[in-house]
Amino acid sequence: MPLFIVHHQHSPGTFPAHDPVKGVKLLNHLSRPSAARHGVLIKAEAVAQGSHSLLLIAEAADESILEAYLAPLREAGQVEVTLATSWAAVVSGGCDASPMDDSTALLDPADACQDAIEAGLLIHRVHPLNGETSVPDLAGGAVMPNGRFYLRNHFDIPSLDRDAYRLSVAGLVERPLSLCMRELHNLHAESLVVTLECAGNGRSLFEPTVSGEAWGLGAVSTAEWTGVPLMEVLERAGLQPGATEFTFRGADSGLVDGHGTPVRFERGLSLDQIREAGALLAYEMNGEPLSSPHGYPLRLIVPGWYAVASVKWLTEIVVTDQPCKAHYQTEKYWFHWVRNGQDERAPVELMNVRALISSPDEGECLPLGEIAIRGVAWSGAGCISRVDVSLDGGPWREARLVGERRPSSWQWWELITRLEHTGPLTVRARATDTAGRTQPERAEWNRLGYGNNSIHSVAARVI
Ligand SMILES: Nc1nc2c(c(=O)[nH]1)N[C@H]1C(S)=C(S)[C@@H](COP(=O)(O)O)O[C@H]1N2
Ligand SMILES: [Mo]
Repeated sequence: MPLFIVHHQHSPGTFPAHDPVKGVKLLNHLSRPSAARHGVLIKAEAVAQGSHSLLLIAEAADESILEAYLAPLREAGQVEVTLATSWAAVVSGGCDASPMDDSTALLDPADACQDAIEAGLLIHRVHPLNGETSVPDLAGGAVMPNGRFYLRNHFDIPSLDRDAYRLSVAGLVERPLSLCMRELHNLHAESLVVTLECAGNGRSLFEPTVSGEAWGLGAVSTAEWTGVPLMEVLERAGLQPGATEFTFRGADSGLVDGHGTPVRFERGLSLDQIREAGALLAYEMNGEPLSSPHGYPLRLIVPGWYAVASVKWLTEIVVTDQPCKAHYQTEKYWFHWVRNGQDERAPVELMNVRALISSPDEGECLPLGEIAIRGVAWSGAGCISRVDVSLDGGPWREARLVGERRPSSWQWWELITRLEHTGPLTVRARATDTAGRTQPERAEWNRLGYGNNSIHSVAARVI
């Protein structure tokens, strides 16, 4: 069959972040099984980072079959189709090769994406795989089903072999360790319900627009994580005098702007931060082994912190007396505010306090009479002490907090009320935490778009 190269490009405003539902439909359409049903065999695909373009290499019996399949892409932007038969050998060789410089095996991005679509995630990007939970889906059980837990990856997903896996603990320690999963399972285990929120959650709602992954509001989820308290492993290794700083290194790496060679995903914490947060080396998520996209076989969980601290595919802990200077520590994940014409900076650490309304959904039609307004609320600096709800700009009314109160885990809340008039309805919710922090009307704009905890407002309609 002839081989074609398809180049699709859309304007930054159209797809998919600004209309996640349409985006997900399109990605579904582009998945390999769906293409096969249209008589198109996708050999490779790539999403060019930052340029809003997609490349496909596909086989089809003739161009009209391919064209019929590409119709939804034409609606979303430009499509260019080139017959590739003459350079087929070069093309397939290049695309089948591992994009990495070293021997880390990778999860097939198409399979990982397909799984995420099937679980109902709204996919932002395939390479690397990034997807968020839809806001109405945040409601449900006490934790998020694993498949529907948002995914944030900076690079391709490593596919690590459990038998070959070792966690190394080295540097300023008395006894360097190289622990296999069996040894980790034999250590004292603990389970913690912890909410992870991406620091970029809500970035797409900042004005003016900031660059970076254009998250809506669903880059947050909660799971019960099981594993070994990090301090336990550090005590086993024995800290030498002066050992106060720790670098956590993931198995993933890739190219980033301003670096000529691939960088690893690495983050740092101080000894005090590890102790205060109660960091965990987790191997289970909601009672199941971690899945590859969530960090199999071992990840760090840092309760209360924006999730960037919770390093996935953790393979190395380096103990030093110097703060970590890695790319994702010093060049990203800083608030850069412009205040009175002056630049101010602060590292992204504990999660801001925030409530989201999961019901009603944006644009939902509600019947007159009694309704329940529901949602979740969380904070990195303590428990949620109250959530207030306002309808149509009216007075704030205290919602009921539902379920157990746990630090570092979101809290369910609900307000039962009556809708007396038909027409548009605006619902707003505002959380306050036990540290006394509450949410601003509009979160302060910052250059990289982190920590957006503006009060959530949902526009519904009463009929
Ligand atoms: N090794 C590694 N760890 C990582 C990341 C990553 O790209 N690589 N992303 C971080 C960020 S920014 C977030 S928000 C969370 C996302 O975790 P999840 O994909 O399990 O939801 O993982 C963090 N840990
Ligand atoms: Mo993140």
